[in-house]
Amino acid sequence: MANVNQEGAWAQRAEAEIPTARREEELERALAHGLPGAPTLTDRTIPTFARGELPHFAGERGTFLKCPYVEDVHEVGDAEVAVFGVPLDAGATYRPGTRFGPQGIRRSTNLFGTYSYELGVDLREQLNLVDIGDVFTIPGNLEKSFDQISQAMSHVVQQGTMPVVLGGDHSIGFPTVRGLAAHHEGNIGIIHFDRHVDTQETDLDERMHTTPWFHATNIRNAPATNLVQVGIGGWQAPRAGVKVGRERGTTVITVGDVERVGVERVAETALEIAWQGAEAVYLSFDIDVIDAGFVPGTGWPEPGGLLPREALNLVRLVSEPGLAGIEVVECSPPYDWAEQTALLSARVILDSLAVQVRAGKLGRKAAARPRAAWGPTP
Ligand SMILES: [Mn+2]
Repeated sequence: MANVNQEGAWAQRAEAEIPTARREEELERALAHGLPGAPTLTDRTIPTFARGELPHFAGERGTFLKCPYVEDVHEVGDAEVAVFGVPLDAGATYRPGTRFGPQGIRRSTNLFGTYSYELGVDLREQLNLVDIGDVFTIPGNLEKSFDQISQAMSHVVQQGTMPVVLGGDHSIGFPTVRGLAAHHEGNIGIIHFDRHVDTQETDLDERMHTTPWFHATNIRNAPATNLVQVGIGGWQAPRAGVKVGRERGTTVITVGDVERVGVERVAETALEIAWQGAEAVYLSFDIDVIDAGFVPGTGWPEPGGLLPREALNLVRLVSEPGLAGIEVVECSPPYDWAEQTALLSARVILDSLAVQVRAGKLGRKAAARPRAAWGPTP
């Protein structure tokens, strides 16, 4: 049948259209800075000291996808997308460890190249992506940490750069949206993937990771009617949060709904609700929306969640019209096995960015040049 490998065949052709300029620059720079390889090596692009993407297990740079690190955050406006970590677990009400989430997610990206076959995108060539390090959070003080996070988010958004946030527990959803919404006149829609609604006012007397959407939807231009929550369900649902969602008119889509109507229809509905009268949409992805069997490294694993394929398909579909920012939260490396939770966390970001590049929503600025090259720090 001609259509069986529609995507496979398209991607095979599409690869030929992607430039290779940044990779070539990287190889050249690697030889200049890392010395040419030993005479016995046949491949003359290999340096003595690892100074580029390869080998994936070497050249630890510590950034997301080994992308350029920008130390001076005043320069963040030169980039189109800026990744930053929010190492925080003060909002966790059961298993901690998400303060190591940013580290774990970054490290897991050493397993990935910059190119996705079926999406037909090479981020190194097509996106000006940088890593600006982590927010200085205050352990044991949620409110001061929230202020730090909002200020960080606000700075990146104000420079016209799209923020990608590596959590951190989900309490950060409130300060990230607060920082983002401050730079928009119109409304912000939120597409929220999670097993949990996270809409109660307080938990254990504080604004813990079960509460971000109560507080975020109190923000003038982040109304609850533009909040759509996908993947909800199971036995970890505080009824106080359900009541708030009902009263404020949030939209809840369960895993059963996804199963019944399929990912395309769910994505369509999510986009409709989030974008209704809104000028921008933010993606908040709690990794625990995926079935606990695939994400052991998280604060509140809940069996029966989305399959990774479903989750990634949904992320791709809702990313297509473009996003104002992305956060991936609740990855807790101390509870992870074989980096699988971190790998999935990274994939959510990579797939979302690639789809936005493919759709022409990102990739308008030239990809980063070798001054801050992809590869290990010289
Ligand atoms: Mn959750």
